[in-house]
Amino acid sequence: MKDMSDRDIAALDAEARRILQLNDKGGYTVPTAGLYPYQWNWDSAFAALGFATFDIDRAWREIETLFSGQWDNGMVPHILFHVMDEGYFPSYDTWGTADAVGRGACTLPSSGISQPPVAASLAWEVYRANPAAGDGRLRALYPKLLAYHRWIMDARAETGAVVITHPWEAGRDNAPDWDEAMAGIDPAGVQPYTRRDTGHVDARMRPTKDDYDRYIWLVQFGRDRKWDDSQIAAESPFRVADPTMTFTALRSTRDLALMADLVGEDRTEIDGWIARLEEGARGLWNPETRSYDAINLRTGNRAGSVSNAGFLAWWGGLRDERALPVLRDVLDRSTYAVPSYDPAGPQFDSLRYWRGPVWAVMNFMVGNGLAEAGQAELAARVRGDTARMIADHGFAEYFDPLDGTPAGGGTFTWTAAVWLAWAS
Ligand code: 9WN
Repeated sequence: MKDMSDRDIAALDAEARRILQLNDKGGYTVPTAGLYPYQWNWDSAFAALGFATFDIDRAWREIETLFSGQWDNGMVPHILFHVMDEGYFPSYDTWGTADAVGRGACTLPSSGISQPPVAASLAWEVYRANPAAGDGRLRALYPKLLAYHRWIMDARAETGAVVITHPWEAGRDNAPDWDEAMAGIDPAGVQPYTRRDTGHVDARMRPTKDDYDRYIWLVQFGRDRKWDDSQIAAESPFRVADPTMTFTALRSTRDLALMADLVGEDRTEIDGWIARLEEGARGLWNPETRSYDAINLRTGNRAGSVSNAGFLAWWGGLRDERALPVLRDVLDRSTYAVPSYDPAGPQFDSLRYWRGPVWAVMNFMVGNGLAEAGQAELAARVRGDTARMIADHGFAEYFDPLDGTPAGGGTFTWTAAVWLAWAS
């Protein structure tokens, strides 16, 4: 990075490696100790990307452990509860997935929803980091990735765009994108519960109690239906087509097609998914905000929110320059690219989680997507800001886009991984 000495970079590299090792629980990595004591789906894929820079075997093990929690129906859960821990809520018991209809023979305790499917794309990166070491492991993983994507298309892509059944599924828990859908839930009947997150970090940086009541209400809703995807699709008040899920699924499906070529499998089914997802992704374009945003399938309303997820369009492979002016405006309003929500928007809150702060993993995808779309200057800006933010403010979970205040958990796995694999 410009303006940093080799010594500074080497020290940050060493610290990033230390963080990955610190959070390594032996085959899987926790996002950060205390706040998140389990294996999370997309965090884990990013952990693999980080490990691939210094320990390729450990990188593959991370992805393999994640897929050891795959349900028989193909779903890869968002949390795998390897070792129970009182420090996180909701617990495995609250999820009640032991008798979920899609689980089948899988015995690893897990949640009942998934997360943005970045696994295929990041496994592809891990493979490309060392093809000789990865060939056999990629071949073994391929059918599992295929089953995961078949499940996404069957259970979540009825409009072409990929929907979420819970805000946690998008990985952007309290984003303004689902404010309307969340307001449509009456959380009456939610069982009493105790939050743990606010015992670890400042409550101003976390979702509100109103959000949590609805998060838990939705967990109860799924549990009462034994996590049956068709019943949930038919009956839940919350069903939102989401740019994070859609663009990451589109990108991963393209990477899956490259894998099919490599392993010598027919890719006709995958090509069909790409066409459907592309059409769905284009449907997320909002001509009023001139960016991509979420659609509440229960009302047909668009969120009208300018977010970092909308700027994943290029990562998804859409060749579309229409959103560039809005991206430039958003970057001009921030000290650090890319805020999770436009600082000029009415819901902006610089520290509250997905309503403003910058997340290194989103920057990785936005920046790489821009570079691939030929937007070298913008790509360099996103990458340079990410490096500066980490160098000046540490390996936090997320950051205030205006002054860089580190927020949420510290010594964070995916921030360290993005530093090692891209930003440094
Ligand atoms: C719920 C682990 C996860 C990330 C998500 C982030 C946050 C969990 C929580 O932490 O969500 O899944 O309890 O707040 O929003 O993107 O995967 O780092």
